[in-house]
Amino acid sequence: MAILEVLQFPDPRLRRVSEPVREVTDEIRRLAEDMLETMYDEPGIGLAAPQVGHAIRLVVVDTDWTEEDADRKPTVLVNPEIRGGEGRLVWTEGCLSVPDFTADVERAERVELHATGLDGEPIVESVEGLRAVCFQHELDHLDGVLFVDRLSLLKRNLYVQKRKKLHRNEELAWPTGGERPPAPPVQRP
Ligand code: GNR
Ligand code: NI
Repeated sequence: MAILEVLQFPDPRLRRVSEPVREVTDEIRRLAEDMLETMYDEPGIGLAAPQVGHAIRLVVVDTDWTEEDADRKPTVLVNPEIRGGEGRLVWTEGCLSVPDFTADVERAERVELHATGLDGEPIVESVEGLRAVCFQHELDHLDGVLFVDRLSLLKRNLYVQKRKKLHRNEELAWPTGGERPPAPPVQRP
């Protein structure tokens, strides 16, 4: 097990569209374990493979864990898809790849998630509230979309300027391709 580095905005690797997992290998299993360890360490309630530099459609979530180990109910999602989507809700979101920033994001209130588990078993979950928000947030990562892309240009630019200032102060280069708006958010059926 290992704790992985979580990439941060404006790293262009967060903007790639991830490839489907073709076969669950030992390497994928190890990556999922490391992603869970990283998520609990941060701490967070979800983590997508692109956030740790792997452009594959692999996500881990645990939306109701506490500091108690006994309460951990990790879910590993291979090639997840969202079907359906009903209602609207606004949730104050944060992201491990978007440090020091939270904002209200509008999403579907209820979604149906389809995926397979590490053993190839089908996973179907009808969820609402925070877990529905988390699934939508994580699936966005697989398409190179960050929650800041779902804000008004004004709010998004507020964050971009803040990051640029930080990069200037720390004399870090500002990479190209990290800030560019991705292809229009995927319209989900
Ligand atoms: O830990 C996380 N908390 C969170 C809170 C509200 C909405 C979404 C999230 S996901 C985030 C972890 C993360 O960045 N996953 O990609
Ligand atoms: Ni995130």
